[in-house]
Amino acid sequence: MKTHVQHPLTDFVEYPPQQMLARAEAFYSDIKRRHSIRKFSSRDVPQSIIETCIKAAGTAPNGANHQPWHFAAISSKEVKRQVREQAEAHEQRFYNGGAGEQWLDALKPLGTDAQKPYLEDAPWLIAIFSQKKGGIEQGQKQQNYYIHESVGIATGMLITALHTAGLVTLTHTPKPMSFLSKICKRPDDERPYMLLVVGYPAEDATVPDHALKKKSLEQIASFL
Ligand code: IYR
Repeated sequence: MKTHVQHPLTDFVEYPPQQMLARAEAFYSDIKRRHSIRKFSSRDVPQSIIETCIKAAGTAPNGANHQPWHFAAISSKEVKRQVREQAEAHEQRFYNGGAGEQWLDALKPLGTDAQKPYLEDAPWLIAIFSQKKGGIEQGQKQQNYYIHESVGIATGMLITALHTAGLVTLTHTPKPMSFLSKICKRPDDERPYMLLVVGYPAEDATVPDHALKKKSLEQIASFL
């Protein structure tokens, strides 16, 4: 059997350069409004929106197209309560010295602490898992490749999709995160990658001044 069947590219859309620039500028001014939010409203968000954003994330480029990710979308109040309880216990140790002085100093401008009420307030938590083994077909146990890169890109696309849909997010990485595997009933060959908090901002949500300082193009890019 031929294993390298190719299809003509039929869905590429070309824009004139001027329109390309206008589109790039429009995207930039929209994505500039993405902020990590730590105060969430408890307003519900329909599951269909979350599903569509996860489908968008699932189109991310990845190693050998094994798509080495799993998204556990949590809206159950009881499961969110368990996540908060465990995350806060770990964060307590982290902020009480576990992180080390240097790390805690770096976090000071963000004003974060061990209290994570948003883990219960927000309508959705999305626990993202990376898969060491898998393959393109369900149930395969082949080696996966570029796992961190793949899951990182998919996570970025998920954040972008959720922002574009009109929601706010927080990337949360309690340390260690292994409790998420248990709560989400994920298998041993998957690792928790990140917890995304998703919903509407609370009316008194804020953005730390520190987070608004973005490096200039000159600082982040070179053109050769
Ligand atoms: N996970 C902790 C600490 C934390 C770490 C980094 I690096 C941040 O950019 C923000 C927070 C917490 O969520 O509080």
